[in-house]
Amino acid sequence: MSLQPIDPRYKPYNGPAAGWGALKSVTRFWLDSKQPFKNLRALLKTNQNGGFDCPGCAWGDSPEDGHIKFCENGAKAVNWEATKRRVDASFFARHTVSQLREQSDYWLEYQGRLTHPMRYDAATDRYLPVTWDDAFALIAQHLKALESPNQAEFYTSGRASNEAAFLYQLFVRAFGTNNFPDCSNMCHEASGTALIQSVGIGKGTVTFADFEHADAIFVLGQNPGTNHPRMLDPLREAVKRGAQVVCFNPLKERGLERFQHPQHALEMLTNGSEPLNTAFFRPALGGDMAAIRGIAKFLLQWEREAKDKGEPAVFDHAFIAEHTDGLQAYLDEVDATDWAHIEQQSGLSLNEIEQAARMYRRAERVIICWAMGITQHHHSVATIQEIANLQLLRGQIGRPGAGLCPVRGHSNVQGDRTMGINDRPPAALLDAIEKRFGFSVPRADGHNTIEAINAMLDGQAKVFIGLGGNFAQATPDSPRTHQALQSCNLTVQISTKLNRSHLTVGKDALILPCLGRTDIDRQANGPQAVTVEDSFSMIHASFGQLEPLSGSDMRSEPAIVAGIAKATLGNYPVNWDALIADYDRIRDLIADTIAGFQDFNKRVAHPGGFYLGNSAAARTWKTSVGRAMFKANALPQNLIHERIRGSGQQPDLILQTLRSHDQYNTTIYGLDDRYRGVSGQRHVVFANEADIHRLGLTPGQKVDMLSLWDDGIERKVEGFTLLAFDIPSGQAAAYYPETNPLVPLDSVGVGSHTPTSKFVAIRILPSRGNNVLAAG
Ligand SMILES: Nc1nc2c(c(=O)[nH]1)N[C@H]1C(S)=C(S)[C@@H](COP(=O)(O)OP(=O)(O)OC[C@H]3O[C@@H](n4cnc5c(=O)[nH]c(N)nc54)[C@H](O)[C@@H]3O)O[C@H]1N2
Ligand SMILES: Nc1nc2c(c(=O)[nH]1)N[C@H]1C(S)=C(S)[C@@H](COP(=O)(O)OP(=O)(O)OC[C@H]3O[C@@H](n4cnc5c(=O)[nH]c(N)nc54)[C@H](O)[C@@H]3O)O[C@H]1N2
Ligand SMILES: [Mo]
Repeated sequence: MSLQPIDPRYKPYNGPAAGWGALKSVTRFWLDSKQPFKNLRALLKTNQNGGFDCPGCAWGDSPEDGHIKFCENGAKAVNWEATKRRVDASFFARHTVSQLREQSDYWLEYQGRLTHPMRYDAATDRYLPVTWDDAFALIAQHLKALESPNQAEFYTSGRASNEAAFLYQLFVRAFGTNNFPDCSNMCHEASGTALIQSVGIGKGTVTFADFEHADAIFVLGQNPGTNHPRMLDPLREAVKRGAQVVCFNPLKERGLERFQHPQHALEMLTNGSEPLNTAFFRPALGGDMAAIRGIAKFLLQWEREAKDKGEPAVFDHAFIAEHTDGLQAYLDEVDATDWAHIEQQSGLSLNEIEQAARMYRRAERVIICWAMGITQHHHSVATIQEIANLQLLRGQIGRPGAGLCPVRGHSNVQGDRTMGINDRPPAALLDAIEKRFGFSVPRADGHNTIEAINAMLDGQAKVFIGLGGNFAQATPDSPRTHQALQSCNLTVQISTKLNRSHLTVGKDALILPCLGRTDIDRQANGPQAVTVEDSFSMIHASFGQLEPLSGSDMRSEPAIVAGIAKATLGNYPVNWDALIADYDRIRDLIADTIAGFQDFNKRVAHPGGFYLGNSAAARTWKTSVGRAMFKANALPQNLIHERIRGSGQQPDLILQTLRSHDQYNTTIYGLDDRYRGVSGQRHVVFANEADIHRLGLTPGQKVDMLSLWDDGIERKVEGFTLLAFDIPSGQAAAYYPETNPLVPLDSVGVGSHTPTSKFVAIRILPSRGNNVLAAG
């Protein structure tokens, strides 16, 4: 079945990914930013030495080549941040918070940059201007009034720089808690958890250069055409030199199918495109672990056949003997997994799995990449360990052109964790902080995102501080999350743009406007650079380029954190003002405490930055046994959660919640999803046409969705247009964050606590007053 134009506003996209369509889209955003020429200058500085790090995704660049590196969605991110529009005191004087709550997420952010600190006034239901000193004093007063430091939650989103994140964790630990919920808890937490156990480090083992040497690149559960456009470059180069690109995705994402490079004029002119992928497999949602297990089972079968025939081995026995542990238990588990289970759970035929296994085996050097299609499931940790198991069988970790590549989301989400934004901090980090700063650090685990929401709901947590992000919209089970924030005594949002979290206020609430990546950050000793870490563990500096909209009333993230810290703790355990005067001083403290950062200031001055190193890539295994571990996990018996099955409910479809082409997480740039052929709307749900008819529904019809869980709470979203789409049967897809009310708070990954945003069991019903749109 192919794309079906049903709704008049829904037209299939036939062009290749990137190319002319991308340029058209960028130009529109450009002109709309109200300062197109300034932004052009800024864009030319993106990811250049002496420029700023793109505030978009965490994909890295080759440190050597000096080419201009930007992509359509990076351009949108820059323009969105570098707008001239202001959300200032007069804006808040015009709108009550209740009125603002009626507006869409798109409208809220579109109003412009936050430029003045504001405090919520419940009597008038408005935000009123407040001075920075009064804002800091209010926070200190609330924090000091708590019975325990564990009654405060300190959220971080992944745009915070290393310097801001380091100061934040230092302040919070000196205050006395490890309550660090962060966006990573909803993102790649499963990757970190799984890989620490398997290979001793929770990060990817490859660097940019490895992509140039790979014979096969597997891309699982990821949509790089939209979310990591610069990744299409190495994929395209790989195909050109004859390497295989093997995709596992239930949706035939356009960026993975065909691709044009907008910076290669010739290809744009001929409007041609080359096939990118050499194979495309479309698993069931949550079926990847079974698919990988199937590949491993074929390898095992071929290994035995080769042995019988005296042919060269399929496994890398030398590597296994020298570097790994647990092979036999794992192979027993592979033998115990039956083919029928693999086939049924993966949603793929044995022929398809065999084809994937052959491609895998044929390649001497394999990189496996993955993102949210893998990490946002109940059994994500086990799935990622299965990916690691497969790579270990053939020694595909720690040599050029091979390895593990969790492709990170936010531009500095990996760096924030390195800096100690961690609710379950490793002892070595805490020891180092204790030794350097001489206070006794809290040792108990803190709250992750889900635990923080529960603590606020229970009244145990009373203060919420968000260093960036949009907690109210990014988290699952929206009505409950909103209630959690609203039951706090104080909510504080350190932000660049207005979003729903600012309107989901505690009894007291503050908006603290901060500088973004593109803004010039001037402090006592002059303009400051910050640093970030990309998906390949490259650390580099970022210099803001644009004059801030309000030099005196907006502050940098490090300065805001220091202001809160000083008001709360005084000059303890450091002189906060002195650190802010010159961020080199913060980096010196990082060098003293965080492993791998010795001589930080000197090394980061090197063009392109420096490589932090990766123990697994060096074949040093920091696991409990000092070796890489095969992890023998059983396939889930059933992907539908037992709490649903136990209550006797049957889903109509399994829903994944994903990103459109015109959004950055909860930031909505526009209402189009070009590659999927949707324009002017976001309240849509994609389903297979046969399923639509099976359920007695009609394409184009308005539907409501209810999710299944066993706690008696009704979770519902209404008025979505049902679109017949090329999607495997039994599945549905709809955009996040609109569908977050459907994700039950306690439907989370085992060991990762990540909401199962890619596997929501739903019922789907005609909306009341339902109207069928005419076919277009
Ligand atoms: N422009 C832009 N860039 C971004 C972002 C953005 O919102 N906009 N967000 C940033 C962030 S924080 C992140 S984490 C990344 C997210 O990057 P992605 O992970 O690419 O984001 P999603 O849109 O969630 O896409 C998930 C993909 O996985 C597929 N999928 C879903 N379930 C399954 C499954 O069970 N198995 C398999 N094999 N595939 C599945 C979906 O069809 C979809 O193609 O992007 C980052 N970059
Ligand atoms: N259903 C569902 N839910 C999901 C996901 C999903 O796929 N499905 N994905 C999850 C993932 S992968 C992630 S990472 C989270 C994202 O969760 P968050 O990181 O919390 O959300 P964002 O939408 O990225 O945050 C946007 C806001 O950040 C602020 N901001 C932007 N730039 C800056 C800056 O430089 N500094 C500061 N201080 N603030 C800034 C702006 O005010 C903006 O409104 O959402 C998760 N939620
Ligand atoms: Mo993410």
